[in-house]
Amino acid sequence: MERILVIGANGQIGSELVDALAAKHGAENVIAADIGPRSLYGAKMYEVIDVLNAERLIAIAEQYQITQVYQLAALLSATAEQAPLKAWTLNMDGLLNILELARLRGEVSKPLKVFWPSSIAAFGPNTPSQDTPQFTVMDPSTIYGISKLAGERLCEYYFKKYGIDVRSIRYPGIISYKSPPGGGTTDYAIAIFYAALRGESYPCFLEAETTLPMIYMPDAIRATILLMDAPADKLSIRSSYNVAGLSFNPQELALVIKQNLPGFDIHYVPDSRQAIAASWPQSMDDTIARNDWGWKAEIDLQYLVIDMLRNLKISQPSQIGLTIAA
Ligand code: AKB
Repeated sequence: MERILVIGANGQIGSELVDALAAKHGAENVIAADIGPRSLYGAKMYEVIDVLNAERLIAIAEQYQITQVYQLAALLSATAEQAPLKAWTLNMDGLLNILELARLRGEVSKPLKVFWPSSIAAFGPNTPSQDTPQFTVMDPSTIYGISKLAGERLCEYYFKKYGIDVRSIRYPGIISYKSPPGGGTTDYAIAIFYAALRGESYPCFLEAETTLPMIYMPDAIRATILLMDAPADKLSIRSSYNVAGLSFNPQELALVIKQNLPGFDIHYVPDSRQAIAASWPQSMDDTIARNDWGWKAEIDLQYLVIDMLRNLKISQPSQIGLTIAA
């Protein structure tokens, strides 16, 4: 039986992963944790945890007899540029604390199995941008990307030196409707839906033809659980796996939204996030993930747009200015 701790449970991935893990392992076996008060989700237990507090992590792991940890607490690319030192500390020391926790638990019971998210941000301007290979030039130019690349090296180091079963995905930009945009460069592709449903012209902070790798949340959750369920001896990558979903640019996304909401309009006011996006890949080669653990994305742009529009109206009515009937 697994006992799973999800740190960063109130965030974009965390809030949906907790529900998926609770459905799979039982709500009583998932402990959601974050630095603030709990959000609503399927876990029965919630703990306020600062991932920078190593002693508290050790105490919680002992109290709940934790066997797996998902360490999702991080600052994303655009927010991290506003506070580089804070981002470095949270992103790096947070991961190190969890890897150390996994190792130390091995001294009293079994080492913990760990999931940690990397990102397409670990690549940089000299990376081949089309079908970016698993192994290639990695010269990230954001503090977020640098923390992701360093984190990947740490994961592989802890696997090789201490045998820690750590698994990771280089997520594309994740699109979802349950939590509002959270400081990422790819988040234009979430914010655009809020504007569309409010009947506003969307001021896009990226240029019209800025193509980026993206993935819809259900595919991202499926990939995460597929990787965590894969037999350890099938995994050839212990840094982080390339995973592809779909690739599109703001103009292409706006076109599909317009097909569903004919009055929708977009205009372009690129800001500092344009340079970040321009340094990232446009599409990913995920052959190794496909071969090692059977990954294949399922969701296309048409489905994503229709599903986002339908669900945002239901899950975020106040954010998009809808009044709910009493
Ligand atoms: C961001 O835009 O910062 C994230 C990411 C690609 O890791 N969504």
